[in-house]
Amino acid sequence: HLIKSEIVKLLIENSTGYISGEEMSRQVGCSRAAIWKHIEELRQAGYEIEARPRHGYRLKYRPDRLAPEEIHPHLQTERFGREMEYICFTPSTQIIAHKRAKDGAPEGTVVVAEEQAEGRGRMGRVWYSPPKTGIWMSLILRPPIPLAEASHLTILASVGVREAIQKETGLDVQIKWPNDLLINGKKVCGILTELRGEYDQIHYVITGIGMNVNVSESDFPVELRKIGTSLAIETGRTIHRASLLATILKELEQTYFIYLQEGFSAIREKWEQGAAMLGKIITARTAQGSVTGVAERINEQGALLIRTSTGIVPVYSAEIDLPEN
Ligand code: BTX
Repeated sequence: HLIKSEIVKLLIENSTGYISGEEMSRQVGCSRAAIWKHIEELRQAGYEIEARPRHGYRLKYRPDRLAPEEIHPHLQTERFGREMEYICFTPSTQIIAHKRAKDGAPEGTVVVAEEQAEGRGRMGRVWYSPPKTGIWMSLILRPPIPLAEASHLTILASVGVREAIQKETGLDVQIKWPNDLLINGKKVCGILTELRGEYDQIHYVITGIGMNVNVSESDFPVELRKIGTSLAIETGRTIHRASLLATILKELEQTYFIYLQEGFSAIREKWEQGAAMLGKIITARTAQGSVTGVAERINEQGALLIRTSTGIVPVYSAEIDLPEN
């Protein structure tokens, strides 16, 4: 798909005028016949490319797909998204990413789908993933950290994704511990961290990210309308998913590199700036019962510290009830 990416990039750069087949074949380094074949395939995929004799090609319409050739022209990363698998329809990108990771896929490999039939949430819950309106992706990581610190990865992913949404849309995004991003109190993105490891060693981590981008209010099933939102609902405009995905990968990579170089405390500070709940009275529902108190901060393990009448309680896994507004 690299040749195709180059062709799309040239078409985008020259979309105010024409670019000749000869010029493209020179820049891409393949024959004119190969260029023509790729142009045909792009047309099949929904691109409108005008061909004018003696002038060349001009891009008239670019579909909003998450295919690698759409993302690559925007990609500014070293590793994240450099290997990418694009699927139209799948039960879950997590399942595919687990297979690829077991087969040795390099760190930074991304699996992305236009639609999921059984998107996974935590604890057997389902993540609603309608066609062509979201970013449903799984990222393979191979962090050199002990198993006990795996929760750092959910936290750093929420910091990176928050940064990306804010940069692309200007919206104010709040992080709800442990794995949700909210806009105006509604869920716009969920993060799922799954891993394989043994003897305190992590083999690999799959970071699943589900983001409602161009989902409209009527697209949401009734039961999600009150709790879910999308970037299009909040901004009132359609968002170009491919460039958003490139920004997400850039911010995630940056956050991940900072984490590996400087450690968790650098990430924790950024997390605290975006946390929806710090200083508020919350209720954490855990497997062992409910804890109510003031959310103070997160500790070195990524656990949420809650100040109760009897002292500070660390919570490692829970559902959080936030106070109204
Ligand atoms: P979670 O268990 O924290 O959240 C799941 C809950 O969120 C559901 O029970 C429902 O109430 C609500 N919900 C479901 N779908 C949506 C939606 N589209 N928008 C807002 N709220 C919703 C969060 O789990 C982690 C989700 C990760 C999803 C990604 S998508 C790519 C990757 N592949 C995969 O199968 N899962 C991950």
